[in-house]
Amino acid sequence: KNKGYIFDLDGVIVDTARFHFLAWKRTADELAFELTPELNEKLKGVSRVDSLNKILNWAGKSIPQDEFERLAKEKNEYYLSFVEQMTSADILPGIVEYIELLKANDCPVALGSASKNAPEILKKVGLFKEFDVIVDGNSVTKAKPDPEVFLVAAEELGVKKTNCVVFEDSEAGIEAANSAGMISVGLGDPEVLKDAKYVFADFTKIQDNLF
Ligand code: B16
Ligand code: MG
Repeated sequence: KNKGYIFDLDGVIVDTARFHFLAWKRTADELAFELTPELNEKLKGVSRVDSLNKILNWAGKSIPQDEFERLAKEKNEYYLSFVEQMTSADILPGIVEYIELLKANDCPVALGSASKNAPEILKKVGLFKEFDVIVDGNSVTKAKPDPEVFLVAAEELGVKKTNCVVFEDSEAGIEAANSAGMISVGLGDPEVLKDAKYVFADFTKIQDNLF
């Protein structure tokens, strides 16, 4: 029986990770805190609320609930101003070809993202219809590194969790895939993604590997 393939969105299918970084950096500036690229790695794959909590923690600040909500809303609006301009040209290299390979082999394909903006982004870049299953920040309660998002995706795909391959760009996401007992494939820097079973620079390097 075929394996199931679960894709993270931000940083795997599209390069929205840099938009999240720009937006969080602006929020951090407002809190008089400098968000470095190193610290930003810890925000990848982490939900919006958890990300803001981490930044406040690093900045040593605590703020009232209404201010928290204002900052989270403002961050998302700034982020969406980048997303609005996205087209299929923003799909990362090798993704379209790899999804074609999966379809040609009758392999089921799922999205497993922390983002509440996932459906909108997939529609923007024209990939929405390619996914048999979409599990995102609107449908799960426990954020990565909790494995919930991938476990729900496996269940909806009808594939045993040990037969699922997860593509991730984040430390939190690799941890989630590993604790779900899935085959973790990191996309990015092998030093950052050292816990992944396999690491590739991008999808063009994966070629016809079905894992
Ligand atoms: P939103 P992924 C994650 O998406 C991002 O990596 C992370 O930076 C972001 O905070 C999170 O989605 C929530 O996104 O604010 O759009 O709901 O990598 O799991 O696809
Ligand atoms: Mg990601």
